[in-house]
Amino acid sequence: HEADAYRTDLMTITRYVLNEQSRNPEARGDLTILLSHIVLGCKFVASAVNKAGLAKLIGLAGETNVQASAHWHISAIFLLCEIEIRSSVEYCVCFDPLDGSSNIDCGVSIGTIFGIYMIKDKENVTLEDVLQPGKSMVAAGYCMYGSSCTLVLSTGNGVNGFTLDPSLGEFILTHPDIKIPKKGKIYSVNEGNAKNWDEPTAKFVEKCKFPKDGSSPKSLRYIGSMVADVHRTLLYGGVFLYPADKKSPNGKLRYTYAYSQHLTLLMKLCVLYEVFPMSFLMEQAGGQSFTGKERALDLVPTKIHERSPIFLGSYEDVEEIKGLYAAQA
Ligand code: AFP
Repeated sequence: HEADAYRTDLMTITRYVLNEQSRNPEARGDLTILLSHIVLGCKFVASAVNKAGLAKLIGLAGETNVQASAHWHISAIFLLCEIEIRSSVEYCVCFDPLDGSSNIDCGVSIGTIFGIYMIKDKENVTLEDVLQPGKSMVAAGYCMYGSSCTLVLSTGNGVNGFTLDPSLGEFILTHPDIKIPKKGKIYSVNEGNAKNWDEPTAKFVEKCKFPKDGSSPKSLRYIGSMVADVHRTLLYGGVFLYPADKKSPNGKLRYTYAYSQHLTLLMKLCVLYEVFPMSFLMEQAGGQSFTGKERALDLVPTKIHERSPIFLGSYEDVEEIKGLYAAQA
């Protein structure tokens, strides 16, 4: 409809974040500034990713290493934002600038993931500030660069999804108050690792394919880009799993990672990060996230580069996985 093209009551992400800020009378706006810079960083990456295929096609020298360039872009934005709020720095950000990058050459969805913590002692920022359990996060989100560019955000008050309107250059609220279905019809796992799975994981996947309770088998969907696999799980329901296996007892996915080198001094940035932000979003949307042993957000990282098995998604599906692990213990 023509009228829709000229709607003026759009909820932009900027307006949404400002509204959230006004709910807290003590908020000084630092988180708002930080989030708006993350949003800008994501727009930079979206535009770099859009050019990736083209750069390769026409063979632009130096333009093909999109991961490096996107990483640089988002790092630069974080740096800017760090400078801007240095006098009142309250937060540290952990992010994976371009997750699923092995998918980039074939044009499959990839994403940026971020999680935000409050700094304990503003005068003395240390590595400890990011070695906090996931449940201490104050906000988390991801941006998916796919057929559309979607940013999903939670500041601890539910989950909202925003889609980039390229003509406005603004993220518009398109998925308000996302709630994951209680149970889903999809499971998502790299089945190529099946020979090394532990028994509860193998049993769960077997049940997905050959349910004994008369229900229909679940469908398998696996993209290999966590942001895309988690995004689908959040909207359609089901489970995403990256379990432990004999080869990698801690799974593959990281929940904390090293500081980016050139930012170490200015700090507040911990790069690359998958498990915590996604677990935070899942819980905020009414789902669950489990490691095979405990609630994922209860994990306390002891070092950088830490990994964890992960089972996240619809409440009842994860409950079933928890039951299988409890039975084995
Ligand atoms: P890359 O960034 O190296 O492509 O890794 C992506 C990722 O960390 C995550 O996004 C996927 O869910 C997972 O790896 C896929 O791993 P497998 O290729 O082992 O299935």
